[in-house]
Amino acid sequence: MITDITAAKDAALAHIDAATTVDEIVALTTRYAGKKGELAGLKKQLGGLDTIEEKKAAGAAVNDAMNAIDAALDERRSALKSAALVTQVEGERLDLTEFFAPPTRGHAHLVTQAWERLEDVFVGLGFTVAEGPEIETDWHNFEALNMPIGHPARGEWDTLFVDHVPPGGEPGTTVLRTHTSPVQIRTMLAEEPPIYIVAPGRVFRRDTPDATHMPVFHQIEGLVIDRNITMADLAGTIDAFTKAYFGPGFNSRLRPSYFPFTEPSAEFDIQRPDGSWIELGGSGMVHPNVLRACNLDPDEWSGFAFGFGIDRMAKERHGVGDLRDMYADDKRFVEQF
Ligand code: FA5
Repeated sequence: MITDITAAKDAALAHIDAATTVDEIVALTTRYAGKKGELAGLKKQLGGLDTIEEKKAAGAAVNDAMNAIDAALDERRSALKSAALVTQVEGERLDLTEFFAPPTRGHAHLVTQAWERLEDVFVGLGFTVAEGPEIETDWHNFEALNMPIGHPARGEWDTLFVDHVPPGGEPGTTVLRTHTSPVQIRTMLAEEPPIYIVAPGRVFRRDTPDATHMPVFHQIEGLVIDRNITMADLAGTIDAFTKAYFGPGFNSRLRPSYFPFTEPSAEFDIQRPDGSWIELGGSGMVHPNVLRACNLDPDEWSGFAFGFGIDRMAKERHGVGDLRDMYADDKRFVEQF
């Protein structure tokens, strides 16, 4: 009898140990610990034993076995329950880390970065920032800049006209400004000299897009009007700007050129540390006719002006091969900067 009890206990403990789910434990509980279970069956047989001693010993063995089985069932049940809980929690877990990851931050467009830096450099050199409208009159964009109607130089600015006739004006005299130079005119008409301004802004030309041309691009204009201003002041300012913006290893030079609104006129180039030159823009001494158009006496006031392309400066600064890439909105391009 004792042997049967021990065998039943060992079998029960082995099964309990091997159980992998709580459901199995429920089934094993019925099989071994229930009223109709195997141990209960053995207990019923105790009455058939011959001696009191045998009954006592077998009774004690059955009780021990039942206690051991109950304890093993409890232990295994709670172990499996906590394992099931862990699995459930894992399965239902939400990955909240994505909410804590820093958001991907964009950045200003390359032209905006260049624009802001140019303003900073010129403000550092003592200039203030001026603005003018993108839709301009023919008078501000051309005529006051010493390009009367029919002037051949007008053809160099492939002009976009706006279908708008101002009160008292003529059809075909409203344009999208082709350069930032009309801000010179607006500033001289609005302010008394001395004038030291820069005017960054968007300009428009009927240019076909290519690696160095866009129909919509950006310029920064500079204008200084004071007494006894000479070409040396222009050259010195451009050089100070070149070194402040590009770095001390860069030089600048002026090359004779022609613009109707400056006399003499010069293109200005900068030299990279490797010795190569790049053209940045136009400049010159403000033409007396321009001063007169703005009611300034050329015998009393003189000045210089310059204007260069911001897009091309950004292109140079970042080694971009093609201006069109800066406007294509391709994230793979944008994310490089
Ligand atoms: C002018 O527009 C003159 N107003 C500059 C000036 C101002 C001269 C004051 C004298 C005194 P120009 O057309 O060369 O000049 O244009 C100046 C610069 O704008 C060029 O050197 C170039 O850097 C840039 N640029 C011209 N056309 C385009 C274009 N289609 N796309 C991008 N950049 C351009």
